[in-house]
Amino acid sequence: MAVSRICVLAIFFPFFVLNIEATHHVYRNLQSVSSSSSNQPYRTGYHFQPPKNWINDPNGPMRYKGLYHLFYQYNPKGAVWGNIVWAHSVSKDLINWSPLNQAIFPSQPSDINGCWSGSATILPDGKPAILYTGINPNNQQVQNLAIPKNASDPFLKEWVKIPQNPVMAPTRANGINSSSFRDPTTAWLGKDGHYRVLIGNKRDTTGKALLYRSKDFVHWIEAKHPLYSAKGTGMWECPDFFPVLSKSMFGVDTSVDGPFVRHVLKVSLDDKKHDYYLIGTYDSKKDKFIPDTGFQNIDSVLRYDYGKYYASKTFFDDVKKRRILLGWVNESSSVADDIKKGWSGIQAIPRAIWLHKSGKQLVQWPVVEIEKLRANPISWPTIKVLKAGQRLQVTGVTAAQADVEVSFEAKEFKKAEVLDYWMDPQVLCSKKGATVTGGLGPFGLLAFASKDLKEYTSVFFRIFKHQNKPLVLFCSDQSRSSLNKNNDLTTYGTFLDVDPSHENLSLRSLIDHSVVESFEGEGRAVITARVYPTLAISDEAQLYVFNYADADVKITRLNAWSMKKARIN
Ligand code: DQQ
Repeated sequence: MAVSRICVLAIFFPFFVLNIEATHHVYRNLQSVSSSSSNQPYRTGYHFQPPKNWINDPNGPMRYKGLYHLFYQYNPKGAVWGNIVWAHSVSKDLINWSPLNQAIFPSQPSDINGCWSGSATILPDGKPAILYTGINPNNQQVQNLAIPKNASDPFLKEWVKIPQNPVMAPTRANGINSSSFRDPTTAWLGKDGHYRVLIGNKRDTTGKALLYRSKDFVHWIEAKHPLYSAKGTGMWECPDFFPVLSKSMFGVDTSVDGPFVRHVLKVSLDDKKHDYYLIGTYDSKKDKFIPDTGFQNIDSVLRYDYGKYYASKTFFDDVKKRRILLGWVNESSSVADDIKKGWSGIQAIPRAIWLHKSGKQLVQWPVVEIEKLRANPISWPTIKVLKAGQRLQVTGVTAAQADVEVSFEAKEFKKAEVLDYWMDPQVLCSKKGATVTGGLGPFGLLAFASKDLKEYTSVFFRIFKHQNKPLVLFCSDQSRSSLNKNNDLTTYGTFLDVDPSHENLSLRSLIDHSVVESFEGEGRAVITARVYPTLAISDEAQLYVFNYADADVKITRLNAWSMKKARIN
């Protein structure tokens, strides 16, 4: 009955959406539809994506026997979410990737309706183990364990699911809601020799990171208390919990603890579709996380990325001693357009991540390996004054596939507009887009600009005076990015913890056909945008620096590169 009702709806409303509780949109009638469009202006040149179909969360990233492994949520049959398996690619440098066969796919009752997100843990014997969420025949979320069939194979091609699965499950006794119990983290080992792992959960509207402990990685017992929980935050998807060093950029293994260690808890809030993180202290005796500031005011909780970026996960690269962050960047195009292009979703460029010297926030920076793709460098030699209202074209690079670094000196604070009261930075950015002249801003980059400037994606700064101090706003304005108005054209924004009287405002944008990843303040804030220009595509795209403020600003540095294509899948 329910199925036939869905079919009838599907005939009249071809993109009929069925929302199963708390996760992706479910377009039942489109889950197995493939397309073979040859016109592909939006495929990326150096961002990770498979040749076709839907992808979402990165899963189980790790470095093993000299190879980086990326598993990811994948629909082998179509360009919308569904039929979910773990696809698998490997890389020597986090940039060029080779595909392998699917690693984990429905094969036992505990995952027969889907293999959802999870994480890898390198056990003390050096072998990896994967915990992931399976959907059982009753559509309940349970946690399963998979181990490599042959741990001496650096490609880790085949995975064996242990017969004891599921290793964690909702029961009447534990009262866990079976549709809100998913996404195990990488485990860490306590001094008592017991592993700990977190599972994302909610009860009513309280988001929780449930804590489980195990001596052998097979038998898991739920702790009395979650590691942390917060009222009103809804379902916590893809939690991540890891240590960072207080005065160093080096990463450490997930089990490291001690006097110079702080801990980070990241959760992907299903209600907001953003990744939020808290910095705090892990009390290993009580197995509790005490954040410096909690979720009381969600608007002031830090985010990895203030644009399109979700379900991220970190891992420790033990050879290069760094922690790497991977994240899913969804499309901003309509479902109809995704079906036409035959694919949906990319992975962001892997980012190194560490604690800022202030201890108040994290810093993210594209992994250094990406610089191998840089070609045809251009550099503006001297400090250039960018007059009020001026726009200069950056020539000599392939503007649709580029890496650009620019820094501005903006010191005429007398001219900065006064912001009397705090406003949501995203709202402020949409009110004051790139075309709205201000005292000290907007100045920044126009990416994917068409010759007639009918299309462009602007990323820019605007400085306000707030409580007699400079306040820097950073915006990524998509409102003019495409003549195709079916796209999500949301403008993104954030305030930056940078004092422009003491440091220049730096911006680095990774531009790649339909994505602009912008790192501001040397990585203290990041905004990722998905855009689909209709005119400014491939060789037609242009790049500019602009200053539409009333005051002049100085460009103190501009370096740009064309980016070579990465070998991906
Ligand atoms: N995606 C997975 C879930 C996770 C969600 C399903 C987050 O495990 O909670 O594809 O995007």
